[in-house]
Amino acid sequence: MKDIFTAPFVEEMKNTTANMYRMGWDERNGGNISVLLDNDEVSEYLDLNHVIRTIPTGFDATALIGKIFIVTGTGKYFKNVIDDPETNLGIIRIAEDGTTAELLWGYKDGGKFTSELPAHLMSHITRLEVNPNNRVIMHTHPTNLLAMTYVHTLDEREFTRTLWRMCTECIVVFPDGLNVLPWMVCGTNEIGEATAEKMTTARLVVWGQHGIYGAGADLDETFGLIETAEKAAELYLKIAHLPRVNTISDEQLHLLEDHFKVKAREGWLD
Ligand code: 2HA
Ligand code: ZN
Repeated sequence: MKDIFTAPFVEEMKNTTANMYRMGWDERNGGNISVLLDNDEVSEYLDLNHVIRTIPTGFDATALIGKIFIVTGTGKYFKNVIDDPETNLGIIRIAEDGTTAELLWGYKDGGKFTSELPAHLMSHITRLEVNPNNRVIMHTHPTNLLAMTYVHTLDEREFTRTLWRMCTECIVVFPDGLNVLPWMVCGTNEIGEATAEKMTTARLVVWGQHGIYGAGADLDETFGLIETAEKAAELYLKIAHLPRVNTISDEQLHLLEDHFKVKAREGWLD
């Protein structure tokens, strides 16, 4: 059996959480990440017949029975993952009943997965239907995107169009745009269902006055997706109060579509 502390999926979680903390997005216990793992790869590091303990999830994830995820722990700080992954992360498998998580590794201090597990697993189910290669759901509190939800309409077409105009490459990175949820109580099945529903048409879902969810094939791609939207929000906040002399027009956005062979969300460009 190989040493789990050298597993690429543990290394990537350590590096990604450290990087996100450094970006200032994940204060205290803010943010959470789940990554769908390959069972064969995990079996090189862990005995899949050895369940440390079982933890009820409180919702039905039948579509994910037998699937294994590495997930950040509830109440845990991204800042601390790099030094103590076994306490701050856990590897869970969705049990045969669809409503129980089997702990295979981690949460060493008796802890459990993030309180946002419903939003994560429901979003995994939705994104896997859209893209079988989706592996990552990432939630974080990027400063400028969050600030923007206080001063910009939450209409998702308008929100997206504002960001597409802030940096030339935005429309190339997220042609599907951002969907937006109004403020809701976090950590509930309701916000989980609403988030997953929004994930059918976009890989980015903003939570008004809270943060953002991103989905992608790997941690790098998902981080980059959120990073690009966050950069655009930062530009917006720098210029929103100043007279606008220049912009990127819809005509120019169409030229980017043609050149980079991407298709903007239907009806979101004039
Ligand atoms: O895990 O970010 O939304 C802390 C949060 C909850
Ligand atoms: Zn949050």
